[in-house]
Amino acid sequence: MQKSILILGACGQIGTELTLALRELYGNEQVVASDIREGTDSLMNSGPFELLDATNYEAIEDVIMYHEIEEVYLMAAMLSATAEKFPERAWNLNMNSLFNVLNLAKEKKIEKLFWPSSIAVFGPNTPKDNTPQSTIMEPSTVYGISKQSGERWCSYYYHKFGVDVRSVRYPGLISWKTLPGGGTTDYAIEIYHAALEKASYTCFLNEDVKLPMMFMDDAIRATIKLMDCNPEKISVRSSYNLAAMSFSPADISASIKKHIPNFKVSYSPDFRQGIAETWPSSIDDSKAKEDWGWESKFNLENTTVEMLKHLPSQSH
Ligand code: VAH
Repeated sequence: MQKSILILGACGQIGTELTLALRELYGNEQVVASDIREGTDSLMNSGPFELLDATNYEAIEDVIMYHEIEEVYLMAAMLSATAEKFPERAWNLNMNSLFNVLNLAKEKKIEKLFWPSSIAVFGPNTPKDNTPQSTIMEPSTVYGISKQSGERWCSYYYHKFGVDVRSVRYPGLISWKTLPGGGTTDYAIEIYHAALEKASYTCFLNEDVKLPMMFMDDAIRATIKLMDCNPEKISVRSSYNLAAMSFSPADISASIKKHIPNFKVSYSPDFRQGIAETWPSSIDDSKAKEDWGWESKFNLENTTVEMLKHLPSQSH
């Protein structure tokens, strides 16, 4: 029987690309996209769509029964910068949506579940370089606290109820198909748009803050690889560290200047600098490599080539 998949939060930065990749892999009609608002034309025109609020248990249950869904990817969340402005709304969305899908899986209405964590689970006293899979985690942001709690609940539902929930700690993700959604790492996408539009960018982080990053193609491939792997290989049921590259705003600016020599960048850090400083500089993802053969393909150079090739460029 063909797999049938539901994506919650399908119109977000990751959700959009994940939906398109899964439709490519399993067939358009097998992948139901859903969100609280409609998405890009390519998403809306390539397969079934449902307006759906991930905090509404009954509404999710109705869609799962109607479309005979077997697997759910919960991509709806409020990211780090926005969550600092609306803590209660962020907690409600990030946690109640997770409880809804964990409980549907516990009731055997979902066979397999993906839930994204983030390097935001780590905090100011976590070892910053090559951060281990298991280490001190005292996140100091609303978003990080919700991701740390979410990981604990995923592990609990797996061990207590046998729920097959799988998760990765995404670094900052860089994509050209969709705009970023209120994260601290959004600068790494905005900078490419600005370089092409006006050959200049004012960065909201300091030039030297190094953060773990990943090109979206790698993140989508890792997600699908983890969801496809034999469950016996999965030794981590909280969330896997995942890595590809680490760079600072100065590094990405230098990479862009190789292609746009007159590109000018200035730095004007805001509250997001305070968030970025609590996160690791680089991540040890050896567990994902050992357990399910993870291997990244994109570094900063080929990410810059991809971004500048695909983003609309204005003559400047
Ligand atoms: C954010 N893009 O900035 C997300 C991500 C590691 C960062 O979780 O909030």
